[in-house]
Amino acid sequence: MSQQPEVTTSVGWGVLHLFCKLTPAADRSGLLAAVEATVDDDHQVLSVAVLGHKADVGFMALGPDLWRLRNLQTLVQQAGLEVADSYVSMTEVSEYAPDLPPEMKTPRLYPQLPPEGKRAFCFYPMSKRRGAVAEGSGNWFTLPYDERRELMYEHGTSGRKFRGRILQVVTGSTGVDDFEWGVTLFGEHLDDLKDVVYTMRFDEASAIYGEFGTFYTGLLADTATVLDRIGL
Ligand code: 76R
Repeated sequence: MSQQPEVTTSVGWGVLHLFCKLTPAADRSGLLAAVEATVDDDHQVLSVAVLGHKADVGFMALGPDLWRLRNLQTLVQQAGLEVADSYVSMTEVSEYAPDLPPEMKTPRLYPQLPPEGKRAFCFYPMSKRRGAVAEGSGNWFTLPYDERRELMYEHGTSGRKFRGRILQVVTGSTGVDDFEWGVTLFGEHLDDLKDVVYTMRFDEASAIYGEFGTFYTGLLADTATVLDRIGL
């Protein structure tokens, strides 16, 4: 295989979520090797046993080298899994939190995952509404910056009530996937995920402007355990 020049983001890391289905060709040792070949000091791969019919196993891979993330996809496919859904995004610091101190910025740009003890996982993509202004439906992008910042402040305030219970990893995807962000949540209990999302439904930023894609829910474990549990 020819060596490709590295393609990176200028700040932060690339993030690839793969949601895969078992096929008769699925090969356990190939999958273990795929994850092992991707992980190094800079690149992480999380494995999730997905609950429900949408997928069997999920991988969340993140790190600087986008070819390395693509290579994971190739190896997973070669190991006989069908990629049923996916999401491409990158870590970022929100434009409404530019002044975060470095000790808060660094974990946003370079999260070290998974968080200790938080094995309940969900992922969904979301956007902010861009309804027709003439029809009076919400359009986030026509609001002045100060108003958006106020709404995000309200969001952050309700989010902070879940500090310690939930880790949110919000990764930007405008222009690179179908929604504007990927939202990955980690909690100790499944209802921690439900409670935070339900609570935020009442914040204006979500109630009026939030639009959501498909939700994936699963259980985080080391790759070997995930493969055991999905019957591979
Ligand atoms: O980074 C920070 O902690 C600063 C405050 C903050 C920002 C800027 C914050 C805090 N979030 C921010 C940005 Mn969030 N978040 C979501 C969802 O389901 C829904 O309704 C929304 C999905 C959840 C559950 C959640 C949780 N957040 C964002 C953005 C980017 C907006 C932009 O840049 O325009 C999105 C899309 C988004 C979505 N958020 C928090 C949480 C929680 C739990 C917190 C508190 C974190 C903590 O202080 O520990």
